[in-house]
Amino acid sequence: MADCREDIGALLGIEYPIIQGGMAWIADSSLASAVSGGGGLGLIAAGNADADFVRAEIRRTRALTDKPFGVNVMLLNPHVDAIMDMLCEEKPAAVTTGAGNPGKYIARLKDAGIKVIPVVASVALAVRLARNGADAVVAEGQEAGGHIGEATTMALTPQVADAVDIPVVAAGGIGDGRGAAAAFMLGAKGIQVGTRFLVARECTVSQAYKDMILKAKDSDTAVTGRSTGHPVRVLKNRMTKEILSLEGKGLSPEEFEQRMAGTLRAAVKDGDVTHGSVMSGQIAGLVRREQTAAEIIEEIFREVKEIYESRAFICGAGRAV
Ligand code: TUI
Repeated sequence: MADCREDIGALLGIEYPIIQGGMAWIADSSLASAVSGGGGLGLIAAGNADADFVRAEIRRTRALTDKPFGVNVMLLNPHVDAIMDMLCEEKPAAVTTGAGNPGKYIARLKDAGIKVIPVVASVALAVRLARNGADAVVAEGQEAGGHIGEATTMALTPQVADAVDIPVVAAGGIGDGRGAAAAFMLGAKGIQVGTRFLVARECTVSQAYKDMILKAKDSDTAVTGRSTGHPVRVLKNRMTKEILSLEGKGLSPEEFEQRMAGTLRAAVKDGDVTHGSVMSGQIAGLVRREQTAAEIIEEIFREVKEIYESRAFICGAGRAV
């Protein structure tokens, strides 16, 4: 029997050790309830929304599923303090955080009975947050979509796993059972998947956004915002070409923010995938069809089981056994 502290399923009361990515503007009650209903941990993304909006989504999710679900709090959100207060009242099963250090909120969330799972992009922050009482961490590599760090999932996951004594969930570049099995081999106890859930039937993102993911190739993502210290992985389009060219010419962080304002919303809600930000991980090239969230989860873990049972591991002398 696995140690409870190491078992993401036991920690969160879920069937499969998979957490849905907290995709801003996208991860709503529809997707969160479908992922939780499928046996994973669905998440509502707070993005830049205010506390009332997130509270309403929590209540909608509760009406759609009796399974555990969580909320992702993007720490650059101007309403973050009010959102944390609201979460302590609403008590979702878990809170994940992104784009910052959630240290000062951990004790309060835990006192409310909420599992706290920060997303980190470095060993240093993982260690600090484990000491501050985090229940698990998501180690997110730069293959991920949206706001990213420097390290890759392959390099980050085992280093974080060695550095902390809480469970590690790997994220970034995981889109099927092979990626999941690889993450477990690297020491992860769970996986976080974002890009593949973008094309879930229950995902309410615009059809144009879904179509762009479905058509993407391995080389179709780019990283905007490196010059401003907020790198964000997106699918290449006319907007990214323009912005990367402007960044090369020394666009100021203020001009950058002004230029990017509203672009994620435009792609997600209005389907403007020419001028909008189509945030996506590098694994988009693997995502080829719409399925329900439950089908995606079942397929990933069926593939993991097949890989384990095939025992096709290299054990020396270049032989697969
Ligand atoms: O947060 C994410 N992904 C996101 S957030 C987002 S909304 C946004 N849009 C434009 C600009 C910025 C945000 C879209 N995608 N993933 C988790 C994540 N967190 N990745 C990297 C980090 C991170 C980076 C630096 C976490 C902490 C950190 O440093 C904190 C510190 O103080 O040391």
